Amino acid sequence: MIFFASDVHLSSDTPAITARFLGFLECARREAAAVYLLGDIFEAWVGDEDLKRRAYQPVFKALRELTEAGVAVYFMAGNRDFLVSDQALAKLGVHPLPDPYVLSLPNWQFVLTHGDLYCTDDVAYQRYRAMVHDPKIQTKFLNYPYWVRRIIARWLRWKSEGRRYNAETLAMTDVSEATVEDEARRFGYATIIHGHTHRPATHDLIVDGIHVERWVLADWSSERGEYLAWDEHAEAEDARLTRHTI
Ligand SMILES: [Mn+2]
Repeated sequence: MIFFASDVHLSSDTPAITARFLGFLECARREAAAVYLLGDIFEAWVGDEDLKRRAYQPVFKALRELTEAGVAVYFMAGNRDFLVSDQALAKLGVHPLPDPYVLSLPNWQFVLTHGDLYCTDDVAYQRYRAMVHDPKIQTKFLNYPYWVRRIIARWLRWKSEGRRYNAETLAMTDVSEATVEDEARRFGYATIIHGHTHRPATHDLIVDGIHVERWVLADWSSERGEYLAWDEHAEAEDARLTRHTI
């Protein structure tokens, strides 16, 4: 089995989500050969000093144990945790993934993406995204003291939450259908899996007369976590990819 999850938003404020995520990793250890973490696993990451945060230690330990047990774990950055470095991931035995990433399996093809790249109607966000992914700006940010970075990150989160739930920006912060169609074409009509929008659903699109699936992962809460599981041995083709709660 292959597991996919995103938008866990681990933070020291939500121990119940951490416990749920540890349960997910335990389940992965029993059932999965690979786990794809598709962004915003951490609510914030302001530099690799966050590797020392006490609230995250059980998660790091569980990830290390999982990878040592032979389960391949892949990490794609989201818009909250894009500063997790490859060195930090290496310490956990986790492999970094580019966004988007094409996952080619013997009998199926996926495009994995966090999802924010598809929100092209939100021009202000895309401008912000390009800025914070600029290596020069990242270096400048990482040169600030850790506590200053924490405050800046908190301010940015507060600003983005305000936008997400504002009625005017609600439609704009979803993916652009035109962009999704372009991406479906670019990647040979593969099945798209992404998170980010916190609007879980399975969309069936017809692009150029071809059926394309777009699976949107849910964000996690204290009451509910979600992941997708790919079972290549499932008999029926439409039973191979399934949605699970934990
Ligand atoms: Mn996101």
